[in-house]
Amino acid sequence: MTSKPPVRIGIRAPTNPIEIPKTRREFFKTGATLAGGLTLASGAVLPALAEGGHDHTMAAGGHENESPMILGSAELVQYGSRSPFEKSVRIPHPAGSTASPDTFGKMFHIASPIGEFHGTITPSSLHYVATTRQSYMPEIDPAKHTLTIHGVVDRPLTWTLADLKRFPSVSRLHFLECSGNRHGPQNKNVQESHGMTSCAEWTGVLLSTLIKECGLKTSAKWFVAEGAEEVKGASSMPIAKAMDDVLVAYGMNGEAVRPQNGYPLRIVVPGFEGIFSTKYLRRIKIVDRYYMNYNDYGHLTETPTDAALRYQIGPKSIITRPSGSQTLAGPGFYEITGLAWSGGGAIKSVEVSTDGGASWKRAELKSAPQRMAHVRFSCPWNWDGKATSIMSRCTDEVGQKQPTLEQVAKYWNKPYVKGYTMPGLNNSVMPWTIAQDGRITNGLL
Ligand SMILES: Nc1nc2c(c(=O)[nH]1)N[C@H]1C(S)=C(S)[C@@H](COP(=O)(O)O)O[C@H]1N2
Ligand SMILES: [Mo]
Repeated sequence: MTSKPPVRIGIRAPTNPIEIPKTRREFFKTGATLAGGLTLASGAVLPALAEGGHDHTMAAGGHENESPMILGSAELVQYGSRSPFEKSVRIPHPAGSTASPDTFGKMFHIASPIGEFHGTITPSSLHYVATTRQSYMPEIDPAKHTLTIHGVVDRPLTWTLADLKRFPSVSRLHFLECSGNRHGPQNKNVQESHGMTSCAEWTGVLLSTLIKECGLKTSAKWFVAEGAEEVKGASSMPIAKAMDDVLVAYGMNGEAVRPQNGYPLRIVVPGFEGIFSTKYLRRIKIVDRYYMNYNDYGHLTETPTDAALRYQIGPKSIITRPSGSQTLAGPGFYEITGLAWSGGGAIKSVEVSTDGGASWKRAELKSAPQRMAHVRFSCPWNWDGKATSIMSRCTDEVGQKQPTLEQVAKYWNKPYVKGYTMPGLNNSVMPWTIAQDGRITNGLL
């Protein structure tokens, strides 16, 4: 058809190859010492995790297959996409609600496949989404979009997006978590139980920088962030938070904020319940009293005490692997891994129990914990093949400890019943039950 040779993407041998073992089995045959001091005996079998019955066993047989070549299309060259072999997807939340975007009903919440990620950053295309606008979202032309800060300030000001990008910028890793992220006995896997949280690198201007341009009047006590839609896009927050670490973000994981996450502008309110991080941000009103908005009304339908406590998210951790719906292939070595985060600051430590909470071991944090960001933890584990349950708990830099379900039940003044789903954002310890045949199920059952 064409005289030009097709562009092919292939894998080349490195010019200066280093000695790498061909298979993991070979690696373990060397009796390598693992982090945590665990040494695998020569010829130790490395069992594999299987998801939903599929066999994901590593290629221990070592077939050196010649892979077929794929043609790099113009689309793949211009804007990459993942391998067609990668299947992780977001799902409706809560699980079991209608799957088609056209029939989601009033709520449109989608949960992130957090059991399948590596590291700490959630890919933008798999970030959780929360809105009350069904599958609709405003389509905003960034060239026409402006942000206005007004209210009890010396000078109300309006900026275009281009103006905002001229201010000194900051890039920070922050998690968002929806109050709908409450695990219960009905959840089959970690996506259903903990998928309403994600962590991205957000880039933008500190709100304090913009407010200083306007000049804050001393009567300023609260601020209201307003999005370009009539529901969920407005919340009252203390002015002290605005002057501390709130971000007016146009960047997400190195590119523009995705449409479902607030394109072209949103605020990110680190550590506060997700609802405060207004998407499609167009106005911020500085006010001298608490303003009742759609969001605040939702919070105050419970007691004012409860509502106030829901601003800052408590410390929470969850084992993402091995976790519900997976199957351990047999006794032997596994790396237990998961995520921990807190609205109170950076995570200080994570502990893991592999004996149903009887004893706890300090987990390794895989990167320097950032304030109000997910951090990945891990723990080496040699499963003896006996039925057990595994769980994690964390402590943040201000000393807050992740509570047990019993403690959360006590807080809500509910009699503790195993498996009871707590109201509000439940940050309690979540156990996974491991049966003798390796099947993993919800430990709250
Ligand atoms: N404008 C607007 N902002 C919004 C919402 C919304 O529906 N509209 N949902 C809120 C809720 S409930 C949450 S949990 C977070 C979710 O952010 P995300 O969809 O980017 O994950 O955005 C908040 N900001
Ligand atoms: Mo939310």
